[in-house]
Amino acid sequence: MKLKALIFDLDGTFAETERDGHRVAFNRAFGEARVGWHWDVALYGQLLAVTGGKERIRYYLEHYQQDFCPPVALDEFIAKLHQAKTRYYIELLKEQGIPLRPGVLRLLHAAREQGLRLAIATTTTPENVTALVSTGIGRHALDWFDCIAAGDIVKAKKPAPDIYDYCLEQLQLEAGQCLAFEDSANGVRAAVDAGIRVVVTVNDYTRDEDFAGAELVLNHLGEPGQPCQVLSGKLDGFECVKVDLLRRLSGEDEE
Ligand code: XBP
Ligand code: MG
Repeated sequence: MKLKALIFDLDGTFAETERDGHRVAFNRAFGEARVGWHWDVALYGQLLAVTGGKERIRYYLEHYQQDFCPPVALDEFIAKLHQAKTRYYIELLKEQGIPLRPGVLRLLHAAREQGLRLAIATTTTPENVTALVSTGIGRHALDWFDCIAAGDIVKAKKPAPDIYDYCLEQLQLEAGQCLAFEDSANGVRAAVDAGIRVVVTVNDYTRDEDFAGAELVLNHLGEPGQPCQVLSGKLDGFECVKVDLLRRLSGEDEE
């Protein structure tokens, strides 16, 4: 089957948004709400097992703050706290930005030049996608993506395959015509369970996770002069991830 589209996860894959972006924004929202909680770098690493900010707060309350009594109904409390977190996250992106990871912009340009379609499949809130793409590349780049699947648009977040299933439906493509890019085991599971082959670029939070089912696991996508390192799989002599390599990984030449 011919490769037609690349589907990118955002957090951790496009940019290292978790530690210095989302985590900081959660803590600012906690400060504003005067709840006295603080998610340090190590604790946040554990909480990342739960995808989605609202889901992560709920999990934290259930496991670390059992005695907490919300001033209003719990769902409403979490929703408000999360709205504040989104506001702080977007503010942070606008004020200081978070750079794209090596090779991301290069690969987006190359894919477009070679006629591949682009999409985003993420658990994060839609406004965060707009903010990261606008500040990291430019507002015009939002038009590069034929589908931006984000947040609560599906009921079950990653590791459920729903966000990828939704994306395939929107693109009107089959799983075998697409390749996904992820940074976490939860993301890999979601893509693999949707039948999509995956390339992983690890980060400090996800390096030791189990990426069973991924085609290739790398430290990053690489740039000319900044080759990527292979953690598992084969780069076939490429120094960085190029469209020709992706065509091979997608099994374009297979009978
Ligand atoms: C990313 C997430 C997100 C962000 C927070 O997972 O889990 O929840 O941490 O975003 P993935 P929101 O990269 O696998 O999509 O607070 O907007 O939910
Ligand atoms: Mg991710």
